[in-house]
Amino acid sequence: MTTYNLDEPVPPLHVSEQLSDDDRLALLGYMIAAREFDNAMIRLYRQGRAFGGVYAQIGNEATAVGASYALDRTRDVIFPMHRDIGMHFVFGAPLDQLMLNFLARQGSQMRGTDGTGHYADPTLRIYGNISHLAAMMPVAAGYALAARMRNQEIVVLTTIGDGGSNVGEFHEAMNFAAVQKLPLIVIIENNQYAYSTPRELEYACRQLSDRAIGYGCPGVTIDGTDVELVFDTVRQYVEQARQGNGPALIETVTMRMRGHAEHDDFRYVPRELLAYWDKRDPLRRYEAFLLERGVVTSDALEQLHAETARQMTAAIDRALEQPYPPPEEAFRNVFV
Ligand SMILES: Cc1ncc(C[n+]2csc(CCOP(=O)(O)OP(=O)(O)O)c2C)c(N)n1
Ligand SMILES: [Mg+2]
Repeated sequence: MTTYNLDEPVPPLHVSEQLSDDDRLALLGYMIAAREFDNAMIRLYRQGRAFGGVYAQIGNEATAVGASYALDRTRDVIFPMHRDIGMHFVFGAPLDQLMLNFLARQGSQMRGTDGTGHYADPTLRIYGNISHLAAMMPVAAGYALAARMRNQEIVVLTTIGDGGSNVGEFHEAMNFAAVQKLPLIVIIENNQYAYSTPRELEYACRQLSDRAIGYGCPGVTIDGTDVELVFDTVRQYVEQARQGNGPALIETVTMRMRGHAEHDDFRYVPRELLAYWDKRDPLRRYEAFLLERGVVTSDALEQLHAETARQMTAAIDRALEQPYPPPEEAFRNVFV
């Protein structure tokens, strides 16, 4: 069992030379949107108004936002996981559509048959996850192959959990992508747990990016709570992939700061571990960095949070006015 030194100093954040202060404000805005979306969904779950799993991504904002911001949103595509709501915002998913999906209402892409982010929106180049861990990885690799066959310079980014990375399809997709030199960026979001299983019971390698050696592609492990570090790292491999150099495996180390989903009180997680990672909260760390650099004022920051929370509430109110699907909807698209 790993022990944690609570007094270990939090390292300074990486400063990207590729980002302007406008970019920094955009990253901040997306991270705040992700955090406030989670806060809103947690509240709705407590009120009995959100159904199914509410998978908070608190702790993962820097990875989701930094990684997707490193793509070209006019041509690249994402296959995000269940803790990547920040990616949906970066790729332009309208808040009203997200709320309709997450609150299982008619008029959503999932037509009210789902209460989480299993939708896809090809117009926005978002191909959401299905429930089965790693099942989308071969699909993501296939997308990259199809794009190359059509001479489109598209890079595909997909994410997988520390737990999901042990499923067979992960290996099949990585191997195929490496052999074919496909433009596929794979991020393993290592948030220390797969449901109640801690990472030391999930895998025996030193770090998950070491698996890249076996595939014959680059692999790197980085701090997943440092948004500009995530951005620079992903950007570098996106450029390489676009030049035909094949896939990359990036492990972003973070912490799942809530239970697996909101029904889970995560009492199996040592409190010291949460305290250790709380000091590394990606949003608070980035806010402190931006305040220190004078990119944002504390007043502006407060306003940004309040305005984002207000938009969430308004979108929720609009979504709650929409009906649930009629019962027949359950049988649509069921062929046998
Ligand atoms: C193939 C498969 N096995 C088991 C499950 C049940 N399941 C859903 S999420 C989850 C844990 C996932 O952990 P991880 O991949 O680390 O992602 P995290 O939730 O920590 O972000 C499990 C076991 C599933 N959906 N698919
Ligand atoms: Mg995990």
